[in-house]
Amino acid sequence: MSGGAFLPLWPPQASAYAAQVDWLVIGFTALMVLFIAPVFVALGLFIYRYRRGRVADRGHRPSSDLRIELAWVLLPFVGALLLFGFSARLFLEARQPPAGALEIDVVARQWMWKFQHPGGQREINALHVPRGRPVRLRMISEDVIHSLYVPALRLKQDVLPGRYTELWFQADVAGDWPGYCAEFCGTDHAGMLLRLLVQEPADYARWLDAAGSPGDLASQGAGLFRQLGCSGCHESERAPALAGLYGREVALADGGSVRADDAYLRDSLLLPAKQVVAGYPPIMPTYANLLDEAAIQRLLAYLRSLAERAPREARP
Ligand code: HEC
Ligand SMILES: [Cu+2]
Repeated sequence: MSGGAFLPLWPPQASAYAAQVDWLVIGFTALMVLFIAPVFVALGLFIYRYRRGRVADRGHRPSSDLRIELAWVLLPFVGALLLFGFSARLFLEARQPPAGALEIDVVARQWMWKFQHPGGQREINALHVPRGRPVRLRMISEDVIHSLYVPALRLKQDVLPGRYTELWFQADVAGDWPGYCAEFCGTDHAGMLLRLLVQEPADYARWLDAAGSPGDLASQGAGLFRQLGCSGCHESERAPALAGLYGREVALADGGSVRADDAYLRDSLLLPAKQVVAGYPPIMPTYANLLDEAAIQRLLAYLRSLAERAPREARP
């Protein structure tokens, strides 16, 4: 894929995915024009030809023609079906991040975007990513609903308070692409901008170095785990061990079960009484007033890293 516009005046595309989205839009537009234009052309012709007072043969009107009727039923049907298949493929692709994507945490708030790289590097209203590598954004809001929108990627995703949403993309064209908040979120909504800076992998590595290494998120989370007293319970018999938890099914005290994903871990910290693990008393205090989104991100990064270190460890 080359950079820039593929039609004059066409909005630039930063990824192969964006080019496909454009083909979808062009395909739909072409299909509509193909079937609406003949109707209006025929309408105009007949209005002119059979206008009042005009001498024209008004007898011998054909009452039906099977070929025409089949054509106007089948052709749009097949065309719409093909476009449906194409758009369903794009839709599914946008919702299935490939394994091994670069994971970046995003916190939106009135009125700024905060990004945090796996190595702990943070930036505000700008996001550096390497070209040609899948990037997965794990997003949450500290206040109202926002929406992350980068037109050059043809991707947009709401960012909600209290719930993680995801967006993944692979930028194929290096450049400085503008992004916006696409959900009205208050006075300075229109100023809630961001820049997606797509760099060659070597430049991205240099940028990471220059941004320093404040310690990766997981080890910052490990520090919090001690400071906040989590380890006092979770490294004793009083509470379940957390190694190997992430991604597994958890049996609950009410007989149900739940998969330990990001939403579950988050709820365990903020609403511990909501889902109580089978075999343990509901003694875990809520941390809702102690933790901001950045601290929650670090704790979750730590809990996820425990799963990588000790996958599928048997639980008592
Ligand atoms: C007073 C002891 C105590 C403290 C302090 C505590 N927890 Fe817990 N935690 C528990 C108990 C008991 C459970 C199991 C019962 C339940 O689900 O409420 C639990 C459940 C959990 C779960 C769900 C575990 C599973 O197996 O599904 C997570 C995750 C968790 N805690 C994380 C933390 C983190 C992170 C902290 C620190 C911010 C913390 N806990 C502090 C006692 C504690
Ligand atoms: Cu916003």
